[in-house]
Amino acid sequence: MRTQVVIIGSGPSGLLLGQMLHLAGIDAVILDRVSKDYILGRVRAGVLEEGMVAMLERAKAATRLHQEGLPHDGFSLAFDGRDHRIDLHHLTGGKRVMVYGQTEVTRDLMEAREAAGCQTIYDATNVQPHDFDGQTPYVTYEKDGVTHRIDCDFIAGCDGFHGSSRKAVPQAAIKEFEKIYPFGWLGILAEVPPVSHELIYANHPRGFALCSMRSTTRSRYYVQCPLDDKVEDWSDDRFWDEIRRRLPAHHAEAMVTGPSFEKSIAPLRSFVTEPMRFGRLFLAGDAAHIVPPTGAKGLNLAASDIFYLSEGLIEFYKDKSTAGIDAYSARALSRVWKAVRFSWWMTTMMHRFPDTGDFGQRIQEAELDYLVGSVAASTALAENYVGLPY
Ligand code: RFL
Ligand code: PHB
Repeated sequence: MRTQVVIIGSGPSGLLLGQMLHLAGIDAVILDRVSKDYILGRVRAGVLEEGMVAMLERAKAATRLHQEGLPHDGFSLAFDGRDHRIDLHHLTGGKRVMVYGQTEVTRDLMEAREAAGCQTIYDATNVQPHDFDGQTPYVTYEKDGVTHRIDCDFIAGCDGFHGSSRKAVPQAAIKEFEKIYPFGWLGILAEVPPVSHELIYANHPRGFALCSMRSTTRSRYYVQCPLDDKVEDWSDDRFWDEIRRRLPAHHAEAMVTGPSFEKSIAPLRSFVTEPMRFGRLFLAGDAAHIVPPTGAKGLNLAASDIFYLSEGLIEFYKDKSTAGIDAYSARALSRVWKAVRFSWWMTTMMHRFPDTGDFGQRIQEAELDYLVGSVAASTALAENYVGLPY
């Protein structure tokens, strides 16, 4: 088989790239190691920057997002028994974020791809990129016991942190930067109305907590937990007791509880790969970088990578110019590092670390107090939270 671009990974990065290329008349095949249902069963991010919403509009996959997404003009920072609203809209001159689950973004992009008749091969195992340092790259994979080969012009590695694309790059050609945090997030989904109509990020001596949502009837809540905790250790009752203890009293009292229907623990890490291009192989999204979820940036970085990469590839095919693909890595990394910095800063300010102690707790509270009391500091937070320009 031959196509112009092989995209490895059918997550948000791969699907968005596939859609942008299709709309520009460029053929791409997407390969994923798992099934469509498995991908749609994953619960992940929930906050979309305006830049990502604009990308989904350009990808013609934003109809349901505009019907069902919840525009948010602000969020709360809770600490020391109080909470303070960060007015994103006012502080950024009219910007806001959209609360809409990654699962729904993925579903919308899959539907757009199916409607366009583009090819996705699910359950493709042992996917391997080859010869990307030359002019004639190809990808091999196995399906139903048979090995297949797809020849192409370019390979896009959109296969997440554990994918095979990054691993195919020779060690000497890649530099990896990593920071692992000494805690995880225990997250639940429950069919209960959110405690507040906006998100609440809480700093508490017992650890961080986040109240988010997927709709006006479905809540997504998280608490910081030790990395070695098991989901089985956390009954629903234990979760509800813990999150209420970490919130200001008026929220704790107002919180509606109920059975959870999803519960999982995610580790937190910051990770960046430099560069993001190796000959005719490009890395995008989680394949190239990971941020802790505190700043809600992981999914949004996938969209900005695809903005730069799709522009570069479209320029290559339309104008016979390599300027865009040559600039891809530097353009993407410049924005990635700013989001890595912001996510690290939010994580550091909001979580209890092993060495935080009473002194560290007071320093965090002083920083939060300064942040909510200073227009300059609140503006810097808001500008980063709504997303830096592409
Ligand atoms: P994805 O979504 O991981 O998609 C990668 C796709 O590649 C497939 N794949 C392979 N296919 C073929 N061959 C292989 N060898 C392959 N290996 C993997 C996978 O099956 C998958 O379909 O990466 P993408 O598209 O770059 O999208 C990035 C976002 O998913 C990610 O940044 C965010 O979800 C990160 N993230 C969160 N971000 C937030 O902003 N807020 C959150 O609350 C949040 N929660 C999370 C998260 C990521 C998690 N992961 C990766 C474990 C919670 C979790 C559990
Ligand atoms: C979510 O709704 O899952 C969510 C929201 C904001 C974050 C992280 C996760 O910072």
